[in-house]
Amino acid sequence: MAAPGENMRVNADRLWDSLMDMAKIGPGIAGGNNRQTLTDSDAEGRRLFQAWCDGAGLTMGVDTMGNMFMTREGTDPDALPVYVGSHLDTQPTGGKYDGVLGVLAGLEVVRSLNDLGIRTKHPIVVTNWTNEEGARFAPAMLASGVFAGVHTQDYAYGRKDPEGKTFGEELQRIGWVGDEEVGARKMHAYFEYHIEQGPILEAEGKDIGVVTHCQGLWWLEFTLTGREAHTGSTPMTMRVNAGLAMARILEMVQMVAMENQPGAVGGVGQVFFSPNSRNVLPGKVVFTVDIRSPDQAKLDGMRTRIEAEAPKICEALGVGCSVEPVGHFDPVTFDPTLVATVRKAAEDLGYSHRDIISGAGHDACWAARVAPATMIMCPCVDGLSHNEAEDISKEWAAAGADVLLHAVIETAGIAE
Ligand code: HGY
Ligand code: MN
Ligand code: MN
Repeated sequence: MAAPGENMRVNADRLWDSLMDMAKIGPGIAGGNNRQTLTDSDAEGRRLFQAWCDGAGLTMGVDTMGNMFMTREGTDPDALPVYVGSHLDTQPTGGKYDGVLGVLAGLEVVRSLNDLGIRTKHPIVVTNWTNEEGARFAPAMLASGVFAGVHTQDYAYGRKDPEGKTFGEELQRIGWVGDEEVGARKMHAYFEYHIEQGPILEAEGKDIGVVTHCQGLWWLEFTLTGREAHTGSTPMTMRVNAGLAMARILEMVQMVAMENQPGAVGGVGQVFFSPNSRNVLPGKVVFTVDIRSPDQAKLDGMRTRIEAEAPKICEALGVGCSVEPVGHFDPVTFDPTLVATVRKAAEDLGYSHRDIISGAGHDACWAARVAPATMIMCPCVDGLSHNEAEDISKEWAAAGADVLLHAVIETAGIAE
């Protein structure tokens, strides 16, 4: 006789339907999503998630950063909860699964436990973290960072989007300022299920990524000061060209990242030219360099090198240069006990798996500072993410959710 839950699986169709229904909110223009944090579509997605959780018998708590905590009571009133979370906000040209899979798989775990009448000793809390992406308000993982004590709430509330709106104003505007003190909650353990956002699992034909680490990150915001001038009548020798300086810095970042192979990445995703007019040389260029590595020495060495070389490039062109870190976390080692639990769950369920280091940052990176934490990954097509074409299969989604279900049951304990 199988032990309670031994052969349990989630309801793959129900999980998939939930993903497709959530994807209808804040649709992109190419099949993905644009449900950026603290927008009206984020608010709509939150309400849908809240309704689903209500239907599953969960009680909601919201903290002053808008983090949503949906609780399924355990039988032991003194036991700290097992948290299962990720994020519902997306990139402006995001996919349907980045973050959303982890939140809705957490809900599916609860729904499956309800179906089978299984009670756990520890409560289970399904979590939606505010502003994981950092696309609208830098840095990424902002609200989980406040929860973990990495950022102050004042810092977070003051972060501005490209239109100058602050995080605090926008959270107030959408009506999701909760009454819980952020960070007051204590966790027994934290699991995050996420698409890989890279090519390894699909290329190796593996169902499950057993995530042992997450690479570290720096976001370095450069502000270059040139001189606005006519792009036609200004002789080449008279130009103070901040745009050219930016291009040379991007080339240098590429070179530094390639010199640190394997296990390093560097690039730029966001640039602002001012006045951004076709026939005006930019007076100001603001852009963020994103460098990452699982190796602490490489990560910090790349930052040192880039911050040394950029001013030289600018000086040669007479361009002013300043830099400010606007995002950072060191490489993360996830909890070995929870990692082993995930690996065993994959094995017991008969899923192929391999240990993997997360290339993307996740709220789990901050949760790991305040509780034992780990992650589970599923493949994604062509390793593509932060692209509306991001795609996974229903089978991949369900396999990871099955592993999440068993890891949560193992950690939360089945009540007698
Ligand atoms: O930037 C990241 O790694 C995450 O997608 N926010
Ligand atoms: Mn994500
Ligand atoms: Mn993302």
